[in-house]
Amino acid sequence: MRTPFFSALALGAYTGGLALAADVANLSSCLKSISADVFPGLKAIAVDVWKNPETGLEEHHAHDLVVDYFTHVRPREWKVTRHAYGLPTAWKLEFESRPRGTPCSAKLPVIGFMAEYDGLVGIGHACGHHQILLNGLAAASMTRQALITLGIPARVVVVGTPDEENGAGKCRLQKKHAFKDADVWFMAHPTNANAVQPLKARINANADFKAATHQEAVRKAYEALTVVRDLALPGTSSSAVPVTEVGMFACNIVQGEISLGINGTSLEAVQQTVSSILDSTYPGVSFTTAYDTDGGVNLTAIGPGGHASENTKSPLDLTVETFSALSGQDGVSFYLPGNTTLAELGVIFDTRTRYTRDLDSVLNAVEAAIGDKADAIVTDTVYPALEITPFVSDMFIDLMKAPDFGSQNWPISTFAPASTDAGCVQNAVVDPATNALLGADKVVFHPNFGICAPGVACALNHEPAFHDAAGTEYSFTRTEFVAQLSRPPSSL
Ligand SMILES: *[C@@H]1O[C@H](CO)[C@@H](O)[C@H](O)[C@H]1NC(C)=O
Ligand SMILES: *[C@@H]1O[C@H](CO)[C@@H](O)[C@H](O)[C@H]1NC(C)=O
Ligand SMILES: *[C@@H]1O[C@H](CO)[C@@H](O)[C@H](O)[C@H]1NC(C)=O
Ligand SMILES: CC(=O)N[C@H]1CO[C@H](CO)[C@@H](O)[C@@H]1O
Repeated sequence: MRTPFFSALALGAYTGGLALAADVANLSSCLKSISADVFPGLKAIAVDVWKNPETGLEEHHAHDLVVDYFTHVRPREWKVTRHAYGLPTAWKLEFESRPRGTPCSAKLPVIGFMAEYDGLVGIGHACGHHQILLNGLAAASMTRQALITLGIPARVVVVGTPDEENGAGKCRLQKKHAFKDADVWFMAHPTNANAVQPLKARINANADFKAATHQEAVRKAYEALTVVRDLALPGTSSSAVPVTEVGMFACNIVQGEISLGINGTSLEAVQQTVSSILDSTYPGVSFTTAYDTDGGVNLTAIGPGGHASENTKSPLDLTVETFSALSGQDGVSFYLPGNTTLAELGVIFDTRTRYTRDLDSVLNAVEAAIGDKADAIVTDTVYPALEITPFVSDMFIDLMKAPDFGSQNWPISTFAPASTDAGCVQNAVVDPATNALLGADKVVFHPNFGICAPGVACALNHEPAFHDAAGTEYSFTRTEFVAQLSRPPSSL
C-alpha cells in the first residue's frame, strides 16, 4: 500500500490539465475537432455491442470488434494485445508519444483508461457498459491525438476489462498486474445524473435451498427472504437484496416480474391480502392473480425496483410480504408457477455496505439470519468500496465549470449508489475513525454521467428500461461530450 505518485501531466490529458501546459488555451476546441475524427467509428462499435449483448467473460464479439478495429481500420495507431493477461475477452491498447527531442532515457508519464463491455443476463445492456467502452476508447483516442498535436511526451494505456457485473474482471486483472503501467486510471459510467460519487463494497451470497418437495424448498427460500428483509444490518447504508428471480442464478438483475403460487386459499383471499400490502412504498408496482393449471393461485407482481441501490420496494418484496402474511395459515402452501418440479432453488443476496471494513460483519449477519434454512451459502469476490479521489475530482469539477467546457455544474455526492470491481484497482485505505481516505494502490477516477434526455422519464441502471435509454442517440451524444469534457449544445 502506498500513496500514489501523482503526476499533473498524467491527469492532464484527460481532464484538460493539458491546459496547465503552455499554450493550449484552446484545448476544448482541439478535443472537439479530434472527436469529430475519432468518435463516429468508435460509436459504431458501441452500437454493435449494445445490439449484441454478451454477459461477463463471454464478450467475444465485443473483444473482436475492438481489436479488429484497431488492427485493421486504424492500424499502427496503437499496439494491440488480444486476449490480454490470459483472459480471453480482455484486451490492451498502448501508445507512446515521444516528440522529437525527448531524451531516450526519459521516463514518460502514463495515463490509464479502463473499459467495460459486459451486459446483463436476459436484459442486455441495462447497465450501459457499452457506453463505458465508448467513453474509454473515445477519451483515450482524444488523449492520444492531443499528445501528438501538442507535442507532449507520455504513454497511454487502455485495458479492456471483462465481466464487471459478476466475475470481478478487474480483480482478476489486478492479480495479473494489469494496472501496473499507470498510477492514474480513468473511466466514466452512464447512469441517470452527473455526479462524482463513492461506491459501496459488495459481496454476493449465493444461497441454495433444497428439500424433499418443491413446496418445502419454496417455503425455505421464502423464509430466508423474509428474515433477511427484516434484518437490521450493521455498518453504514448496508443492504442485502435478493436480486435474482428465485430459482435462477443470475447476478444483478432487477426482477421486473416475479410469480409466486399460493395453494390452499381462494383467489379473493390472495387479492385482499396483496391489496392490503401494496401501498405507496411500492411506487409503480402492480399485480395480477389467476387460478392456474398447477391448482392454486398464480400471484404475479410486476414493476420497477429491486436493485440493491434503491430504497423503494420491488415486485419480489411484494411476494415476500404476501408469503409472510399467508404462511401461518393452515393448509396454505407455496410454489413457483410453471416450475413445480424444482426441489432445489437458488437466491443471490447482493450484500453491500458503504465501507469495506464492515463487509464481513454484514455478510455474517446475513448468513446467520439465513442459518440452516439454506443447504449451502457460497460467496464470491469482494468488491471493495471505491472512494472519491481528492484532487482529481476537484480538478475535474473546476475544469467543467470553465466556460470553455460549457460551464457545467458537476456535483460531488457522498451517496454511494452502486458497487464496482474498480474498487479492486483502487484498493483504498480509509481512516476507521473519520473515514478519510489515507491511501490507495492507484488513483481511479470513476464519475457517473447522466444519459437520460431532459424531461423524459428514465429508468435506473439494471432495470430493463435502462437498456433502451442507453441505446438512444441522446445517450451516445452524452457519452461523446463527457469524453470530450464538454456540454452538448442546448438543442440536445
Ligand atoms: C486551436 O485549435 C484549433 C483546432 O484544433 C487549431 O486549428 C488551432 O490552431 C488552435 N489554435 C491555437 C492558438 O493553438
Ligand atoms: C395444490 O393443492 C391441490 C389440492 O391439494 C393439489 O392437488 C395440487 O397438486 C397442489 N398444487 C401445488 C402446485 O402445490
Ligand atoms: C403467472 O401469471 C403471469 C401473469 O399473468 C403469467 O405471465 C405467467 O405465465 C403465469 N405463470 C404460469 C406458469 O402460468
Ligand atoms: C428456474 C426455472 O426453472 N425457471 C423456469 C420457470 O418456468 C418458466 C416458464 O415455464 C421458465 O421460463 C423458467 O425458466
